[in-house]
Order: sequence, then C-alpha cells, then structure tokens
Amino acid sequence: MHNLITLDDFILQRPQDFPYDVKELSAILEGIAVASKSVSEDIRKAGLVDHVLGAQGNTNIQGESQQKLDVLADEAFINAFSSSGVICGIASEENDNFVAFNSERAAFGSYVVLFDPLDGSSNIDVNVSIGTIFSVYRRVSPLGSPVTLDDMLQPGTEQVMAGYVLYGSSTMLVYSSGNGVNGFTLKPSTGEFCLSHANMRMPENGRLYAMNEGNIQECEQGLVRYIQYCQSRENQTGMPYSGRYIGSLVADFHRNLIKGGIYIYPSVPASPEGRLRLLYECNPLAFIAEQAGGLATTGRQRILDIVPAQLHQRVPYYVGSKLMVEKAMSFLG
Ligand code: AHM
Ligand code: MG
Repeated sequence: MHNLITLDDFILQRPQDFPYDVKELSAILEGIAVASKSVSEDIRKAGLVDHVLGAQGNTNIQGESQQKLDVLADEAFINAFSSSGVICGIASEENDNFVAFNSERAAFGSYVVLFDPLDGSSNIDVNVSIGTIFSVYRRVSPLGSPVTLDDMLQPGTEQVMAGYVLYGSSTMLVYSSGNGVNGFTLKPSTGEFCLSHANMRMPENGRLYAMNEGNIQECEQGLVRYIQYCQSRENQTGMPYSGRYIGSLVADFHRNLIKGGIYIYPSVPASPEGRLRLLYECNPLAFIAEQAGGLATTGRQRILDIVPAQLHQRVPYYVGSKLMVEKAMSFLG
C-alpha cells in the first residue's frame, strides 16, 4: 500500500471540484467523517455492549420503530454538524421537524444538511450492511437569520454535495460535489478515509435487479412485466438477470454502482408513494447516480426535478444503470 491519498488531502488538491469555498466543503466532510467513524465503531462492537442492538422503544414520525443505533447515529451526526461552523441547520429521517442550530457562528453558516443517519434499520440486529445517506444544500434564507423550512424543501438539482457511508465489510465514504464521484475506504490502523475508488462510473447496463419481490403481485402491471423481462431470456444478455436484494438501500445501490444494476422501490398498496424518502434517501443517491452516469426516476419523472412539498415526503424509486432504468420506464408507459 503506497502513497494513500487521505480524504483531507484529496479535497485540498481539487478545489475546482466544489463551486464554493473548499474549506467549507472540507468542514462538512470532516463532520461526516468524524460521526461516521464513531457510528462505525459502535456497529463493529454491536452485540458485545448493551447500548447498540435492539429497539429504542420509540417510533419516529413515520410510525417506524426506532432502533438504538438509529438514535445514536442521529445524535452523532447532529453533534458533528452543529459544531462545523458552516452548517446552520439539519433535517433527518429520525426527527419530526428540522433543527436550527442557534449559536451565532452556526446562524452564519451557508449550508443545510439533510440525512438518513442509519439506513436499513431492519438489518442492524442481524449483522448485515447498513449505511448513512447525506445531502447538502446552500441555504436560501439570509445569512444570520434562523433557518427555515424553505431551506430544506429544495429540489435535488440544487444539491451542492451528496453521498453516503456504507458500513459493510469495510467502511466506505462515497461522495460527489458535482464533478464526478469518488470513494474512500476507512483504514482501520490510522482511522483515516483514503481514496480507494477514484472517478466511479456506473456501468451503462447491467444484469442485476434489486426489489422486494414479496410485493410483486401488488405492483402495477408494467412493473410486473418488466420483472418478467428481467427473468426471461429476452433481455440483451439472452439469460435471466440475477436478483439481488439486501434490503439496505445503500448496500444495494453501492453494488449496482460498481457492477451495474437497477434498484426499484415502487408504489405498493401499503405505501402508495413507495417507502423511500425523497429528501434523505432518493435525492442524494440520485445525485450520485447521475454524477456516475446512471439515472434515477420515479418510473415517470426525474427524481432531482421534484419540488418537495414536505420534509418526510416519499416517492417511488427506480435508480441505477441508465439503460436499465430507461427500459423499466418503457414498460411503465
Ligand atoms: P429505513 O430508512 O427505515 O431503514 O427504510 C429504508 C429501507 C431501505 O434501506 C431498504 O431498501 C428498504 O427500506 C427495505 O424495505 P422493505 O423491507 O419493504 O423491502
Ligand atoms: Mg432510510
């Protein structure tokens, strides 16, 4: 292992990758790195200590049972963001409302961060990969004033940075500030994220599809026919595609980013708008997908063009290799 480039060095070597002050970008990523290392450590010792595994005993605003680790991760990221000096407020999947940071320094911060502190909660207790997803915007309210809901409800096209941390067999941070996608692996011996996946590109086509097929009989006919197409010899490979569903969006997305594939969470009767949240999950991964040459849509509309109406809004989600998403959309009509 020679000449590893750390995340800090990488940012400073490429100021042109960020349209605003690169020191601000650095401060935000530093917060993400610090919080994700602490979450990663908690995950690695889950099962050995009492405070990590299991349910917290609360439900979040979406009626989902919160896991202890959801809450620990939420607190770790909020602490890191509130002390960054450049972030004036956040919204998180685990909090009912957005949070304004009240210190004088934070009030003059130019950015808001929207995030899912721990995605794939149902996988926490069974030692399967989980992740953190984040999305960064410039505030639209005046500097020095309290952050507003309008700062949070911006379309995904306004993101200035987005990314995710995958707590997998290694811990990885993948982000884009609008000039390509780069991935960093946490080096356990030094505790630093080091460049491991430079200029990530999503293959234009693939032969992996990921969806919860337990729902297939309840899905619209176009999607049923697309899944049949994936399973047939009629597709471009002449062989059935492979189904791969981890049930952790970050892990399913990351695999498809590297190998090519499509991830689908459609409208189903129990969740007519799908399950995934536009602001915390769909927009940031759509930004990464597009920056890597992929596509993200509701099946009918580009995700990044949606003007959000609510913090916890959900949307159907088709994301992955460009030709696969286009093909799926052609079945939906
Ligand atoms: P979460 O943020 O509460 O963990 O929910 C999002 C997760 C995704 O990671 C995953 O792809 C999906 O929900 C799984 O849902 P299902 O169990 O319905 O397949
Ligand atoms: Mg989630």
